[in-house]
Amino acid sequence: SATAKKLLVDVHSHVYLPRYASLLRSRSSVPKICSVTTSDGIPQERLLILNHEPSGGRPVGSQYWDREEKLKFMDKHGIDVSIVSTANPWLDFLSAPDAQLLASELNNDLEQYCSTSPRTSNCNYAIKRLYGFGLLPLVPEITTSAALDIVSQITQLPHLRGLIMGTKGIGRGLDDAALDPVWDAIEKAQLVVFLHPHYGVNAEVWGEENNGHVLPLALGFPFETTIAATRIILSGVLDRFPSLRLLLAHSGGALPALSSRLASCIDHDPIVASRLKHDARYYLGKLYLDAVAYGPEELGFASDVIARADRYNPQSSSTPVLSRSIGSKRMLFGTDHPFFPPLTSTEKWKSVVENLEAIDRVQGWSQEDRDGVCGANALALFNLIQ
Ligand code: 5CU
Repeated sequence: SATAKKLLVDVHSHVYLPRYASLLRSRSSVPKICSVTTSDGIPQERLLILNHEPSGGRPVGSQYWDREEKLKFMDKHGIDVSIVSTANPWLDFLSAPDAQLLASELNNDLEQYCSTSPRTSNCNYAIKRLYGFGLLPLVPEITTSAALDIVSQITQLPHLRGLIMGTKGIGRGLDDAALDPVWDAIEKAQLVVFLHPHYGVNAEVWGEENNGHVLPLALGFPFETTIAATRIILSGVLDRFPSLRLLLAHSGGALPALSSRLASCIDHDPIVASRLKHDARYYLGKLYLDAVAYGPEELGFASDVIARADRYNPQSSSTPVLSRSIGSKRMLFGTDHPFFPPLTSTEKWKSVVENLEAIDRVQGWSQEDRDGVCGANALALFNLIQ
């Protein structure tokens, strides 16, 4: 499979499918898309999804919904395959019946979007250029059976290989025991859960200076993921569902840097100390991280922390091998397209080039490790080569 190993696969790539964009256009409150006329008299659509969007929202266009634009972006950056997911805030703002109906419709739409995409030419295998993460109707008041119906739908759509999930669950977060049947079904179906932030943290901590979206996106998003993943670990989800495959956005946020502190806090807490089967650091080795960290040092460090998990695995050999190579097997290239477009026109997007260069420059990763992070790990995780 030498040719297959060289494929570049983007696991963090978003879309607002036309049906979802129409819904956003029909809304008068955030999240919404509204139409404005610029000072030059040009009509423009604007996207408002986050708190404190610049007045009138951010310009939004066909790169958010048009499949041809996605493919052009992929061609420009040498990306062979993308695993596409609906962008935040998914279905979070809908009633349970609306969320269930739209989840089902959008999953079918995404299957169509992927299944009718061209075949990858750079490979001997019959791989399409687009695969997808489906959506679950995880909103308050959804019934377990409604959520399970959608897990089952996703499982039956051949180009959907996982699902994207925010951090709210059905209103009480992802450590809610009511989600156990959902985790169970996802684990049995071998779907990959892409855990992605939207809400950040309490905006009061950002102060009064106008820093645009820098603080919520650079810190708030990854801290939200850090908290959600930590709550999953603390609730024992990964003990009860040890084969669950969780892919954390933005390289797991701060979790790799804080996992030893987390382990120590658990050890010293009378309520939690005896709850988990393993040291907290063990669970880091069960996670997958996207490689959307923009720097080689951060990628190298995250891969060290993943590799170290073996030391806390009672099943492992008595002399655990600590190697960045082992950690790299759980890291996967991503772009965050169509977010983070360049501010001035450039041939390639800086956000993409930086992430590729970071993968290229991690000390201690072999060429095979880099090829793995760029594509081979994704081909295996999403079962793209059968
Ligand atoms: O720039 C942004 O707002 C975002 C967003 O909302 N979601 C995302 O995945 N990346 C960037």
